[in-house]
Amino acid sequence: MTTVLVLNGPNLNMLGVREPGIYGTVTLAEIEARLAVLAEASGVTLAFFQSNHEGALIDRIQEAYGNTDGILINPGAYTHYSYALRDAISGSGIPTVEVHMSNIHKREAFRHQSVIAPVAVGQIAGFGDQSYELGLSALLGHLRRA
Ligand code: CA2
Repeated sequence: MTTVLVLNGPNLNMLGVREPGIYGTVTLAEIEARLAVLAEASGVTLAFFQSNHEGALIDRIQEAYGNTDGILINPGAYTHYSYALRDAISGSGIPTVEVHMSNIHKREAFRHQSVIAPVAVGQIAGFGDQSYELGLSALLGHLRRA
């Protein structure tokens, strides 16, 4: 059975609650529910974790070592500067797909760089809540071909 860890970084627990103009009105719980439906249809087990704390995300990635086939992550603002998160992903050896609701490449200059992207299988950005579903589908396709 394929197991995927869905990780969300800082402030993503506020999705659908504040700033609907940028990130939409869908909540993280709704996104996770949609992913669960997709996963069930593919016979895949999902685990979900969100934290506003860098170390907690790193601890969860370390726990995934040896029991998880893939990681789907929206690292939030850590995307742009967390070498510690990047090292945790790289060190885990677990194939990881990076997702963003917004198109980070057409926003402020500081969002154009991802320090996670070089250790990810790939990145999906700009499709709102749909980015997560596209990301899961891309990750499962990658795992099937690996
Ligand atoms: O577009 C994305 O998914 C981001 O990862 C979202 C991060 C941002 O720092 C990245 O540059 C791009 C921010 C998530 C903040 O989410 C909020 C949601 C509702 C209210 C406030 C923040």
